[in-house]
Amino acid sequence: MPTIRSAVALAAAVAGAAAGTVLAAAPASAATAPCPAGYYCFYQDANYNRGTTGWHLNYNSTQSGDFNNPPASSGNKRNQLSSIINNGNRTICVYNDVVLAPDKLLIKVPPYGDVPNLANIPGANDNADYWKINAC
Ligand SMILES: [Ca+2]
Ligand SMILES: [Ca+2]
Repeated sequence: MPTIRSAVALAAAVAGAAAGTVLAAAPASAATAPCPAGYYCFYQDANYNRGTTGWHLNYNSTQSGDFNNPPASSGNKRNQLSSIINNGNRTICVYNDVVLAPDKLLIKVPPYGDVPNLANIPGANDNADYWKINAC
């Protein structure tokens, strides 16, 4: 019995150490690896699609776009955006297209800013319809 217990404890300790390593490395890689330098990137799911197969969109020179048939992509991706990486020196302005009312600025992402989960911002998750650069 003591042998089994210590084996389990060792396994748990190894698993914990491995998980700790992954967590410690995540902030640096999350901000850069999935989104090339100078680009801004949109993700369907939280945490930049980590562990999911959601869509992502990477843009460099594109000044604006609609999530319905977005530039260099296709399909209606409105009301799906959940995380953003801005790996450039511009400001990303993301809007909700409101019918019969002024469109709402959902989030303004500053240069080199990351938004791991739009669900942390009331009304912002799965609501983005279009974006503009340096225009909010
Ligand atoms: Ca989403
Ligand atoms: Ca919307």
